[in-house]
Amino acid sequence: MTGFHRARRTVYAALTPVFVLGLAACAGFPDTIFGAHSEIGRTEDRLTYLLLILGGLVFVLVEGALIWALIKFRSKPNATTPKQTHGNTTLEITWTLIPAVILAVIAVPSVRTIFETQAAAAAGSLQVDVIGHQWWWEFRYPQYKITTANELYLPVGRTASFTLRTDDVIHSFWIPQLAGKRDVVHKERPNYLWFTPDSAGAWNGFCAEYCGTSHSNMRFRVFTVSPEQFAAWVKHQQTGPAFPATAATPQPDTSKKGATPAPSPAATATLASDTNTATYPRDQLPTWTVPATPLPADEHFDESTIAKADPARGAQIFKTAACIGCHTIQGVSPGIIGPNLTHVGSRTTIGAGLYPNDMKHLTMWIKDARLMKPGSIMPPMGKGLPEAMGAFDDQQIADLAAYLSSLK
Ligand code: HEC
Ligand SMILES: [Cu+2]
Repeated sequence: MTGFHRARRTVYAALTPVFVLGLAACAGFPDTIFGAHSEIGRTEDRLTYLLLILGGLVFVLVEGALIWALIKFRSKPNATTPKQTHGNTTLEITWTLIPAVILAVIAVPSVRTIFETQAAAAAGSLQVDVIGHQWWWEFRYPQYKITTANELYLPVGRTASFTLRTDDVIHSFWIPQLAGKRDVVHKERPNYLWFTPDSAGAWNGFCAEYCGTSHSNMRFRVFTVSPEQFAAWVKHQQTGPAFPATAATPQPDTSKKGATPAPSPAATATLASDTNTATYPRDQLPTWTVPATPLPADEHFDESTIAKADPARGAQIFKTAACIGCHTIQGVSPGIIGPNLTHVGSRTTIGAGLYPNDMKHLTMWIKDARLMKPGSIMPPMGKGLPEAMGAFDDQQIADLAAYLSSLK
């Protein structure tokens, strides 16, 4: 080994504990895995700490022995060739046995944790069906016949039991602050995950398995709320879209998806004003759950159209546009290729957690989703754009966005 290599090795050895300490210090950061807010998360944390400590111990002993040997047996002036040996049975048995014992010790808590996290969820759990799509998340609550996207509501203190399926390629469902990730591998071979959130808050979720161009843009939000808030959210989601003009339109047959009929305009009016109790209060969102994705430089939308935007006009445009083939709005359209938009106005983000859900971003999204999110399955809808599936001018797009925003 040359002097340079030796120096490099020492630097690496010195830096590793710094790195480990740095990881531990992350406990104060928003997307940390340390200090989880559920029983499963804490079980996993305990195993992580145990492995970290045991690994650290092995590291210190091995590196210590190495450094000791380096110093003690370094070449000295006038040194003669030391005694040469070949093979040492005792030593070889020892260094085979020690790792075997360490592995056996690690195996016990590891296997126990695997069994714990794989056990059936408690009776009375909240069932959530998760479907991964390139590059967004569909969430269904079969007990309540609710379908939504990219934002999960979970009541504190009740076990949430997830059935994870994918519509296309392999994804991985991960909410670092709540529990470890689990792969989402197949349509017919679901994976399962359960945990019981123990504190209220807003958390970031991610896809943790590379799944194509916009993998890093496949995020979601989780809101853990009180059982009362959850009940209010459920009640709100179970109603039809809040926009009154749609209540009178004929209903497509949505009985298979278990849709509830759209309520009367009077009912929706009350609901619209109730929205604040039914959704996570936007002014209380922790900063790290508010998207800060920079806009693409070549995005251009005439923002003066927003002031003149008319949701009623937007509702009419929506009904005759290609949107209906890909998006469900209960009582309006049956599409299932993209996220359910029945209550899209009540969500805090669009594009799977990529942008804040406001008129500025909504209009740009509808105009050119592929510019806003590379590879997006949603085609551009703006007039004259390459591969566009619509030919809407900026005013029509602003109308569409105003309509969607009204769907609280
Ligand atoms: C070919 C199918 C398709 C068509 C047509 C389409 N969309 Fe989409 N839309 C999608 C897909 C897929 C996504 C998810 C994209 C992503 O996040 O990667 C999406 C996402 C969205 C979102 C963001 C929703 C969220 O919660 O993140 C909005 C809003 C939206 N579409 C509105 C529209 C409107 C309005 C139209 C018609 C002018 C339309 N879409 C036409 C497929 C389509
Ligand atoms: Cu992914």
